[in-house]
Amino acid sequence: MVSRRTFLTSAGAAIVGAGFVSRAGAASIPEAAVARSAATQPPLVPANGRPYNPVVTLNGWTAPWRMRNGWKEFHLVAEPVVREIAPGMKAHLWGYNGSSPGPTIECVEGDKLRIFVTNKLPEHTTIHWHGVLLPSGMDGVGGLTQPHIPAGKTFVYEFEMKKSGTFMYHPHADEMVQMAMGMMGFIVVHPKNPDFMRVDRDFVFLLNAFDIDPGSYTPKVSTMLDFNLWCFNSRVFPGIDHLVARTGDRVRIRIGNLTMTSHPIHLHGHHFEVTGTDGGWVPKSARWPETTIDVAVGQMRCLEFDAAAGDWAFHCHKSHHTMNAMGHDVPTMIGVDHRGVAQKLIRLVPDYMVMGERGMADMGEMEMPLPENTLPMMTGQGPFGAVEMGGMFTVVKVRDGVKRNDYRDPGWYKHPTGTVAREWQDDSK
Ligand SMILES: [Cu+2]
Repeated sequence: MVSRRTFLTSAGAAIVGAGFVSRAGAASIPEAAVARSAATQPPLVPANGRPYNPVVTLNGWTAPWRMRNGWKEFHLVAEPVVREIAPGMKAHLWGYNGSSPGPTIECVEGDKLRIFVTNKLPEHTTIHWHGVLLPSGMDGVGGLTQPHIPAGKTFVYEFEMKKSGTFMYHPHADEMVQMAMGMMGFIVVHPKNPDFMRVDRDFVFLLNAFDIDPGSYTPKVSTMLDFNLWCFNSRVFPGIDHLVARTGDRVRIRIGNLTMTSHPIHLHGHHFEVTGTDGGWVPKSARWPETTIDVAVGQMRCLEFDAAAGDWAFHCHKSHHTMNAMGHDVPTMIGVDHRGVAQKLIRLVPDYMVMGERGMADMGEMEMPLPENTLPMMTGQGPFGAVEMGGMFTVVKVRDGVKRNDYRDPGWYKHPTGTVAREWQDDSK
């Protein structure tokens, strides 16, 4: 039964909403959508403007827009956000519209973009549109091409997207701090002809990194290289979603690097081609087959492959980038003889545990008590046991019969009989 009280409440809520929209309309600024979940959102099918095949932002989302007199209008709000890095750990970051990274901006070659940027940070900022060809005064370099956007103010950027391709956005103001805090996002400009370079699945994510001490929430902003959380879109394994595809799908993955070091990104089970950089599409005659592509600082690399059935590891090949915060600064104990030492130490440190003298695999298997708000160095369970990974690691899951536009986790791969490595049984004895 709808009581008078609930009726009034819901009617009141509707009026508040309408009031907000008309106030925003009067100010000519579109409402800023906000996302607080770190789950991968389904592709945003364009409701207006030119048609295109939308991308899927891994553990992210695409910003909605409005069309107004031939302009595609977006509204980004630079603000403090809370981001779950993986279940068990949250970080206090800066981002856009409730998330770090900010939402992906998707548009089409030839679109005229008007992007409102509201600054809700405690200091000034700007946005640089990394790789986009635009008038110099729209390039977003604070002090050089524009005044900084003061705290509390809104600026507007206007430019036409002349080329299709994959670009990034990030501040060019107090850059070390603002990028160390997580301010960045992706820009995908789709080709005017939706059949040009068409693929079945198109994933995007950024490589980013944070230095957050166990037990704390805010990144250390003056860290230059020694970060302890190596992320795909501000997530670490096992918090990174899987990339799901159907057997035989043409899959594209666009990877941008806004960390302070390079990442050799490796895909198991496939030979891929690099089909795009920040500078545009790579012509067919210039592509070469690869299994690992080094994505240098400030670069975007776009790779494509025909998906083969299985569960395929997909990760950075620097091994300290596939471990989490607790794994850094661990002493080497391999070959150290602990006999006699442990008993003496236990008298001083009752919780002391001998570990590492036969390698560190034990640490992936036992889930030890951790300090508050951090993640184990090596973790994650697969169908055969501990995966012993962290950081920049996830799984490309390819299955027969996955429906178009279905990105749900299909579970672990069911290997055909006789195709799994097994213990050798010597039948000749
Ligand atoms: Cu790496």
